[in-house]
Amino acid sequence: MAIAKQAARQAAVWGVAAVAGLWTAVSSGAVWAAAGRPTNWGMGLQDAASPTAQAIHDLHNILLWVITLITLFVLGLLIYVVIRFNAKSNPTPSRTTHNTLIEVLWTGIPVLILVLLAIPSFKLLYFADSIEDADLTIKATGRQWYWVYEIPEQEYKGQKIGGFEFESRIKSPSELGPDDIRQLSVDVPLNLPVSAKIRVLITSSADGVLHNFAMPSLGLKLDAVPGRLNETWTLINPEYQGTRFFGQCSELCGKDHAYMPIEIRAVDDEKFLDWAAKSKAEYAEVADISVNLAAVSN
Ligand SMILES: [Cu+2]
Repeated sequence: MAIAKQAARQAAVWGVAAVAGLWTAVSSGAVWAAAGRPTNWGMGLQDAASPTAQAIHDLHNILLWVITLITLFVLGLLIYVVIRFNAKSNPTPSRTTHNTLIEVLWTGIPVLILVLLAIPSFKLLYFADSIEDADLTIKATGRQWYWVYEIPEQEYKGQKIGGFEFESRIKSPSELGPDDIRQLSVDVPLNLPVSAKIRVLITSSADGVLHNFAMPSLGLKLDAVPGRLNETWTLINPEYQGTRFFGQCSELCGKDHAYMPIEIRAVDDEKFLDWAAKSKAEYAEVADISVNLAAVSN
């Protein structure tokens, strides 16, 4: 009996140690996470590289505390009931069926918790919703099954840029370079400048299906809906210059849902303007050819 008790005590100590270890790992979040990409055995969220992503992490951390406290409270009640009211320790049970005070409390307190949680939640939704004074506007269109990016004609840092669009498709395993990630690297990544407020417009081709443009490290996740232009924004923190961000379509959209990743490269203004000029030269030409071909076939 003494041995069994000792074993039980030891198991309890190990259990507490394991939970504490897991808690440390989860709460510190970034232990195995990285910026812009998943990692092997990764745990927690990817690094927050934009103000929205940081706000999402903050809300997540608050919710983690709340849900942990609620779960421990319910667990404590269950253990109390099991010990105090089992058939042995409570042979003649009370026949009470109602207690108004307790019933009001167990309805009112959860409602109050939900209302309190709604405040930071709605604040975050409106924060991520749109931006008025954007420095740059880009548009992502989901197609079956790849993304098309458009940089509309606009002025950025005193220079006229844009007026082109291009397709961005997954790299096949044979095309992967040493720095690429299988299933996540694309042939033509979208380049975006750091420290700029970027308006992101998201839609799906008119004859298409629902997609979802998701880039965890930048706090972007929004449905791409045919016939509807959704809007959100991001700002890549300057310390992430040079980072390659990876995301995926996050709406079950059809047979190649798993093969339409998103790759964004964070660059400085100079590199971005250079990329925009080169891309315009390259893709504007392609667009002209397709127009001519259409005219010929008619
Ligand atoms: Cu999709």
